[in-house]
Amino acid sequence: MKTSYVALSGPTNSGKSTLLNAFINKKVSIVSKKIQTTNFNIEYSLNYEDTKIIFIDTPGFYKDNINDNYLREALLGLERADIVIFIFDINNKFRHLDKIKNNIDKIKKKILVFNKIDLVNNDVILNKIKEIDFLNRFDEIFYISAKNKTNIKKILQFIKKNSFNSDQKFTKKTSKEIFFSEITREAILNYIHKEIPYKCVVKTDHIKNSKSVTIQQSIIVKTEAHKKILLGKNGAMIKKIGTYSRLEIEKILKKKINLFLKIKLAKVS
Ligand SMILES: Nc1nc2c(ncn2[C@@H]2O[C@H](COP(=O)(O)OP(=O)(O)OP(=O)(O)O)[C@@H](O)[C@H]2O)c(=O)[nH]1
Ligand SMILES: [Mg+2]
Repeated sequence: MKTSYVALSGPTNSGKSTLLNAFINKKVSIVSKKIQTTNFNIEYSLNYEDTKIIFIDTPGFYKDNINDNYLREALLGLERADIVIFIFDINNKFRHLDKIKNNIDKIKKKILVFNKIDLVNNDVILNKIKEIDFLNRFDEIFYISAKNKTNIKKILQFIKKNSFNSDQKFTKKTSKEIFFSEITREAILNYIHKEIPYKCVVKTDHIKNSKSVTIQQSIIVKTEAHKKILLGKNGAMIKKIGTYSRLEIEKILKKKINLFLKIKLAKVS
């Protein structure tokens, strides 16, 4: 079988995680309207015809990455890749390419993807691409909608054509515990504003499998004020977060689950 590591890279919010989910045809990476949603590399492999593709979804670039670790992690993802897909939102200015300029020339195969074409008409697309002076640095360009799964197959065909027989490649699989914590983090990103989602940590403490699945998670916060916001009036907010997360995990496991969320104040060391 042919194999390739394929990294998804680009500015924050451009749709990298949405595209990964579209390739895999199920949810494996969380998505939100907020910036800096993905904060560590997510690997997932897909057997596409005669090719094993290991996708690496990376944290997006941002003018001042909230955390330098995000940028470091994203660059590690690029290092592993045989092929890199750079994803830009066609509606935005094409910025932050400087963050990867030094790494880009080392990459064997580079694809440029303009995403969210469902939001613009063809004239806009044509005018937009005239602004771009880095098109010739890429091997292929695609215009897609990750959300509507438009032109996704074309990218898979390109990857297939550019993959070779090589040593076995392994996926660094995300554990169930971490993935379920991510789903709750997605709920927090959806419902809680400003910086709080970036300041709390979700941990899955326990998963018990019987007729139904019981999951216990902790949301660890830094201040009483954050705890109060996460709880909401009469616990309404934590309930909303819990319901969202439970329904998402039920969709993934195709099973009934019980989810218990606890908000904990981080111990100051
Ligand atoms: N209309 C439209 N929206 C999209 C499309 N792809 C992604 N989005 C939306 O764009 C937002 C960001 O998507 P993500 O997949 O989280 O973006 P990302 O590049 O992974 O972001 P980071 O993890 O922060 O780097 C979400 O609200 C998505 O629903 C698309 O093709 N069309
Ligand atoms: Mg992401």
